Amino acid sequence: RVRGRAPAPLYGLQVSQDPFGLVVCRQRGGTVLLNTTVAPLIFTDQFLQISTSLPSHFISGLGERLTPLFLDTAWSRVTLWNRDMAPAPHVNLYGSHPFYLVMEDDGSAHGVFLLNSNAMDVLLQPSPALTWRTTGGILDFYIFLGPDPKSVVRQYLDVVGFPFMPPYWGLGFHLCRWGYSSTHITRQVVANMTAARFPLDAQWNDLDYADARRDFTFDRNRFGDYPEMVRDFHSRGLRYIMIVDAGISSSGPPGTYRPYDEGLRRGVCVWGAPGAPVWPGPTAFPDFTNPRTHEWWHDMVKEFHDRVPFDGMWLDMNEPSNFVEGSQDGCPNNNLEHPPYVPGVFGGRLQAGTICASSQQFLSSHYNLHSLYGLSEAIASHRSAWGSCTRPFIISRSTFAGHGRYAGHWTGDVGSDWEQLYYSIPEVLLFNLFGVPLVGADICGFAGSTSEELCVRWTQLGAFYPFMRNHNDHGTRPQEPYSFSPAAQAAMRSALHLRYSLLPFLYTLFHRAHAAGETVARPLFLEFPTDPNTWAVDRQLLWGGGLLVTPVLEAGQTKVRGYFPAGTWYSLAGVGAPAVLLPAPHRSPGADSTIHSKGQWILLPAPLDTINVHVRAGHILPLQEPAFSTAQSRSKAMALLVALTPDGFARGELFWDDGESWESFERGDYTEILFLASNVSSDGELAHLDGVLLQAVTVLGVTSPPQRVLANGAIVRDFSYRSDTQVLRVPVSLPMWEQFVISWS
Ligand code: MIG
Repeated sequence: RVRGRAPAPLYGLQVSQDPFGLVVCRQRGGTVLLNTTVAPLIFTDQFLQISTSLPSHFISGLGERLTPLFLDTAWSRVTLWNRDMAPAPHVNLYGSHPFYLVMEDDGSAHGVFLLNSNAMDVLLQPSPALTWRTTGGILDFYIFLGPDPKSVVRQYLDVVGFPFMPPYWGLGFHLCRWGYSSTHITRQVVANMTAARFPLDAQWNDLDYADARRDFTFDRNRFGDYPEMVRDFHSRGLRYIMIVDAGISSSGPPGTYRPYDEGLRRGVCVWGAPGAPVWPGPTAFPDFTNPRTHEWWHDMVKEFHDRVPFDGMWLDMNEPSNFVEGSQDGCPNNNLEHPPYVPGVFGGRLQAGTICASSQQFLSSHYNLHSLYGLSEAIASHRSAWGSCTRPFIISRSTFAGHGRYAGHWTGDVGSDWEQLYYSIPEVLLFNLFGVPLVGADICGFAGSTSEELCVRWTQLGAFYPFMRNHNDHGTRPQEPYSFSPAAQAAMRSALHLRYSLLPFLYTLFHRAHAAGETVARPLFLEFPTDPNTWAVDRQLLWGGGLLVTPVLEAGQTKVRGYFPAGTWYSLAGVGAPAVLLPAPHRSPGADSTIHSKGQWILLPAPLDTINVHVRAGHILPLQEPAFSTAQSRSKAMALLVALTPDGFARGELFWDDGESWESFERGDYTEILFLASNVSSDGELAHLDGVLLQAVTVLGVTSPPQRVLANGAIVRDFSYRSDTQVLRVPVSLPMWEQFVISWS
C-alpha cells in the first residue's frame, strides 16, 4: 500500500504481482530508477534479499570503504558490519552507511537508503544492478528523487538528521600522537608548536594519560599535574581533547574503579560478553541503547570533567573492538552466532574483532545492534554536555547513518603512504554525502613512518579537511610540523595560515550544513552535475561551491593535473595568499593565475611549497587574518575576496556567532551577512562582530581600471589596480558590525 502520496510526485510507481516487485520511474523522461522485479525477493528471518536494476554505472555511497568516489559495478561486493580495521580496499571498515546515490545520464540523480542495521552485503553487478542482502531486520527503504544530486543529499539528511554545528575552535588545527607519555612531553609539544610559530587550537592525548588505560582516570605519576596542564592550555587559548575507549575495565577489585562499580550497580553493560579484553585488560561494554546507561555515562563524563576540564571527546574502539573473537570464553552456539548466511565480513565471522553476536542489549540482540554501537555512544556523549552551555565536540571512529547529527569522524588507522593520501579525498567526500561533514584523515598518516615530502603534501591537503588533525602511531618517526626541515616547515606553515585565513568561510559552510543539509567538502559532481567529466573526479575537492582544491598526491611531482569545470577560476596563490589580507600583492602572480575553462583538464605548477586553490567566479569569500589559534584570530581584521563573473557579479555570505554557545542558531543569537557583487547588504543587528574591522577587499576580474573607489561614500585614495592580473585591492577600515557599501567606477 502506498499512502500519503505527494500532490505532484516526481515519480511513477508500479507494483507487479508476478513476479512480485516495485518499479519506480521518473515522471519526466521515464527513467527507471528502481526495478525490483529483476530477481526474486527473499524474505526470511535471517536472510533478506532484494535486487534492483540501476539506470547507470555511476553509483556512489555505501560506506565505510577505502574506495574511489564512484564504485565498481563489475561484480563487486560492499560488506557493512562495523569493524576495527586499518583501512584497506575491499573490506568492511569502522562505519555503516547503507545509502547510495546514482547519477543518471542527463545529470539527474536519485538516492536510496535502506534503514537496516544488520550485517549485510551489497552486491554490484555490471548490467548494472544492485542486490541488498541483509541478515535481519526489515526492508525499510527511502528513495530520494532529487532531481539534482545536492537535493538528493539534502533529502537523505532530512531523514537521518542535519549535521551538528561544531564550535569555531574545532575547525582549527589539532595535534595528537600515541606516545605523548607525560604532561611534561605534552606541554613540550605545545611549547614547540608555539616556538616554531604554528597555529594550534587543540592539543590531544591518546591512551597515555590514563591510569592503566582505564577511562575517566589519569596516571598519577606521569600525568600528576594533568588538570593543571589542561588549565594552562586554556589560559593560552588552547583546547584539550583526550581519547575515551568504549570498553570499561572490569577486572579490578570492587571499590577500586568507580566507573565499573557504578556501571555494575546500575546495570548498564552489554550482557553476555564476559571479559572482552581490550587495552585495559578484561572490559565490559556499556550498552548505550539503554537510557540508564546515558545517565551513568553523563555522570562519569561530568565527574571526570569536574576534575579535568577537557573540551572534547575522542571516541575510539567503539565498533566495538575486542582483542579476541567474541569473548575469552568464546560465544554460545546459536543461530545469531552462526547465521545461515554470513556476509563477507573481514575475519569470516561476525564475532571477529568484536563481542558475541547473541549478547543481549536493552533494545535487542547485539546481532541487530552491532553497527549502531558507535552512533549510540556518540548520542550519549553528545547529550552528556560536559560544558553545559557550550557545543559538544566529539570525534568518533565508528559511525552509522545519522551520525553527523551528533559527532564527527576520523578515518582511523590510515597508513603513512601516498595511496592512503589519495583515498582520504573520496573518504572525506563520501562522509559529506553521508551527512558527517566534520571528517578528516590523520594528517601525514597514522601507521608507519611518514616522509617529509608526504607530510608536507598531506598537511597541504589536510588544511582542506573539514576536521584537521595530525595524529601518529607510537614508535614511528615524529611528524609534528616542527619536526621537519625549515623548508618543509615553511610549506606547512603557509598551508595552515591559508586554512586559518579561510575559517570564516569554512564556519559559514558548516552553518549551511547544519541549517540546510548542505555539504562542506563537496565532490565536483554535486556542483556540476550536467558535466559528466566531473562525476568521477576524486583527486580534487570543493569547499562549498566556491573554492576548488587541487592537491599533489604523488611523490616527486611539481605539477598537478586538475579538472576545471567551465567558467572562470582565480588562483588563490596568484592573489598572494596567505597574504590575501595585505593591501598589495607581495608575490607577482603568474600570467596563468586565472583560468578561463571550457571544462577541461589543466596542468598546474605545484612546487612543494604550494597547494593549488582556486576561487570560482561568482563567489565572495569572507576571510580573517590568521593567528596562532582561533581564540586570537576571531578578533582580527576580516577581508573579502570577491571573484567576479565576466558580467561583474558575485555573492557570498558570512555566518557569525560567539563560536561556541549551545544552539546559537536555534536561539537566534547570530549574524548572517549576505555580500553581493559591489554592494553589501544585511538585515538587523550584526551581533558578535563588535570590534572586528573589515580591512581589505580584493576584487578579482575587474576588467577596466577603476577611476574612483568609494567606501561608504568616502573616497578611497590608496586603492591599487593591476591591469595584467585584473586585481583591484581596496584597503578599508570599516566596522563589520555596521552595514557598508564599497563601489568603484
Ligand atoms: O588499538 O589508542 O584508531 O587513532 O591512536 C589501537 C591507540 C587503538 C586506535 C585508533 C588510533 C589510536 C590507537 N587506537
